[in-house]
Amino acid sequence: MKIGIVCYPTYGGSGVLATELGMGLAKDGHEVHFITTHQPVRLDFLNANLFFHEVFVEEYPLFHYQPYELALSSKLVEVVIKYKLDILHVHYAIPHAYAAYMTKQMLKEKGVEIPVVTTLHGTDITLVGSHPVYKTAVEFSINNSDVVTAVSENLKQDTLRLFNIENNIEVIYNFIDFEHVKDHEDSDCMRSNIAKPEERILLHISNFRPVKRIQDIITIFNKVQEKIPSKLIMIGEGPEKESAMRYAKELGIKDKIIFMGNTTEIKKVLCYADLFLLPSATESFGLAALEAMAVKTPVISSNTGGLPEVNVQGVTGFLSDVGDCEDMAKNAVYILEDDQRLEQFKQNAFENAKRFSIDKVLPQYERIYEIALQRV
Ligand code: GMT
Repeated sequence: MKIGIVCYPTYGGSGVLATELGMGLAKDGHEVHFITTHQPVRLDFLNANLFFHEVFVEEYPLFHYQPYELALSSKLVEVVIKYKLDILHVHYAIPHAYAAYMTKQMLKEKGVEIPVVTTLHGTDITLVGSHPVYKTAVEFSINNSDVVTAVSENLKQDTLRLFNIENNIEVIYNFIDFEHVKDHEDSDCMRSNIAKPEERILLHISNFRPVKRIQDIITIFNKVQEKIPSKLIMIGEGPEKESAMRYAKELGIKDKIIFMGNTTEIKKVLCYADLFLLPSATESFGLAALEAMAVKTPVISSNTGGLPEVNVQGVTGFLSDVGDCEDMAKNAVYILEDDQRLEQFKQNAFENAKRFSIDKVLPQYERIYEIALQRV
């Protein structure tokens, strides 16, 4: 098939998943075209099956907000026609599902029919999409997609609760390409640069938005480091980073926390980690937690959203109520204080991650594409 993929090309989970999917489909012999504002950060190779088309959003002083949807849908029309694409798969409803709908209408006028698959990722529904300023358009674009998927059962239920949905929503879980993580143990893991041999390493990766409850991470780590010699690595950039740094300083633990910023070298960092922290206020899936599990890192998370579908209580880690830092710290210490127990949790995390292997998930998307093709 010739598949067009639209996503935010950033470090966010939806962009990462879309990129991994595109690369997997290309490996499987499909022709995949990324139509995005920049080359997606995880798109580290282009091959005969893999293309990137830049959406250029012209800056014009009259516009307070640049019309991204218009630039995107114009580019989509151009690429669909030029490369004779069979299907468009858009990730993150806002505004991608809306732009795809407009693309479809414009193409119809030119005698071209193309089905649209929309994958809902989380904040496009829970935090942003259901806001009254967007809700009508988001609901319309979900109902007018040929196939809609959600990355967890919980996100599906949230979507049905928050919108008036006439379409069926298929749950297709996020996945891991173990080919991309298998060499993490051999990567030049310079753990000794980060921590002493007797120290445990805790890790958090996110976009540092309020929904990630960054302050909770510092609070949990503060309690853990009182009991167990440890370091905390914080990866990512975002609005809560400065206040987290200030809070760490106030607590007198700033020397034990390393803020690394954004990095494409996640594999190298994951090789250090003993425990992943994800105490989010809401999380449709928690792809970062799955990526941690895939390299044998247990997870301490909140029990919100789709996290219980990924993190298994007492097996791959522990889940606590949102904001219950006391419980999260207690569970973290329980995992970290005993070498054998830590090893068992690491192994469990790895085994559980296999449930979400790309080999299981890719065929589900291929099946969805076949269904979508029959709907035009
Ligand atoms: O977590 C974020 O804020 C980024 C966001 C995104 O759209 O990139 O992540 C969402 O999609 C990921 C991939 O499907 C999920 O793993 C995340 O759980 C989800 N984030 C939230 O629901 C808060």
